[in-house]
Amino acid sequence: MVHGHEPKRVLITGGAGFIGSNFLLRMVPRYPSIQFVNLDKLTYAGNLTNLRGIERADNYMFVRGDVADPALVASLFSTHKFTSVVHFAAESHVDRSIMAPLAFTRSNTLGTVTLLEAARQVWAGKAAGARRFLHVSTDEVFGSLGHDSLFTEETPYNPRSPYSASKAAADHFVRAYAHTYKLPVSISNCSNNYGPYQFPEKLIPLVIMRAAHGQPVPVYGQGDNVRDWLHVADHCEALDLILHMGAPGETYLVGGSNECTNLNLVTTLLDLVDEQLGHPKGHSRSLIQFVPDRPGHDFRYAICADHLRQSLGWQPRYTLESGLRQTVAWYLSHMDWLQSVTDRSYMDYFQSQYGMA
Ligand code: NAD
Ligand code: TDX
Repeated sequence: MVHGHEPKRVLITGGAGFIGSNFLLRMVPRYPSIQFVNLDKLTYAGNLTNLRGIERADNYMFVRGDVADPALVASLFSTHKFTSVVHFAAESHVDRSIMAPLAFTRSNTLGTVTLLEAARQVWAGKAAGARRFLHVSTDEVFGSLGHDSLFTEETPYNPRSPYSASKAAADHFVRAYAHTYKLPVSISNCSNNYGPYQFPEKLIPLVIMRAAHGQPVPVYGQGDNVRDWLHVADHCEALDLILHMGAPGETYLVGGSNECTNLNLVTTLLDLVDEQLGHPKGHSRSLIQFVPDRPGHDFRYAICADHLRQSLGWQPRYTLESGLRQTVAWYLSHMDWLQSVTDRSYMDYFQSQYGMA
């Protein structure tokens, strides 16, 4: 069943990151009568240059700050009278969560509860259809699959990394607020995203950047772990549908049915880089370097998105092939962007993580 929500003033959190900036770049021009306020702490993963295309738009403003700061969040709710929240802000990299988990509990869990609490105070007594809190979560909360079966909305939670545990805790709080205080929430759990503006600690931009420079490409373990990849544009379209038409209290799984082992994905990317840079076929495959596995590495994620497809009519536009081709072309023509986000501290992190320069 389709439910209407008409957003008027929307708080976007984490809008300077990968998915948040792709979302704003699409939504700000699409909905000129909606006011968007982007609250972002600008961690290493946040980058305002992603938003150049909309930074001067009349219906967009940026606020630098922490979602876990209750005074700031309360004052933004009071000033802007938000009708809607789309909550992206999070520490998002699994490897960093293994090295330093506390930042993840603060931003991902406490930050989410801080936003929920502000919404509860200000939205009390308002009709459910007039307000919406869309919490952007991940399929990693469900844990790891074997070779068969798919995650569905009914899959029990089984988070296994500090990152996924912090996101699972946040999801539980969102549902607790829906149940206890009747807060009108929606939750989306999406599979691995890829596309423009992804910080190059994540597998796909990392491989493209390093291959373009002829540097070794780290593959964890034997590269046989499986991820279900979705182009970020298709994720953003799903979020737009869920925000406007999702049922209050409902969860939607988002995924493109594009399963691939890491080794196959890396090989495809290296071949695309070679093709687009005019190198001989297979030239970059020798860059693959198998490195020790991620501790507790989840074996397989895979999504059944039937509920989203059937109830809201969502369909991804990209195949994995067309999406990877577009993404490789984007990064190869935005090497200056990659350069600008990978500062010295990132290179030190990379060195300590993989022992590679
Ligand atoms: P990202 O790391 O690229 O961006 C996160 C953004 O949040 C950054 O701009 C950062 O500055 C900001 N931020 C971090 N902590 C903050 C805080 N305490 N207060 C305010 N801002 C803060 O992440 P992403 O890949 O764009 O992911 C966005 C959301 O989508 C996350 O909630 C993530 O869990 C979820 N998600 C990501 C994927 C994926 O494949 N990337 C898949 C499913 C779900
Ligand atoms: O150098 C690498 N080598 C490698 O083999 C890196 C960075 C990763 N990997 C492997 C680990 C994973 O199996 O590739 C796969 C993808 O790794 P990431 O890009 O780090 O993504 P993942 O750990 O799967 O989590 C991502 O998807 C779900 C996002 O980072 C999360 O924010 C999102 O919730």
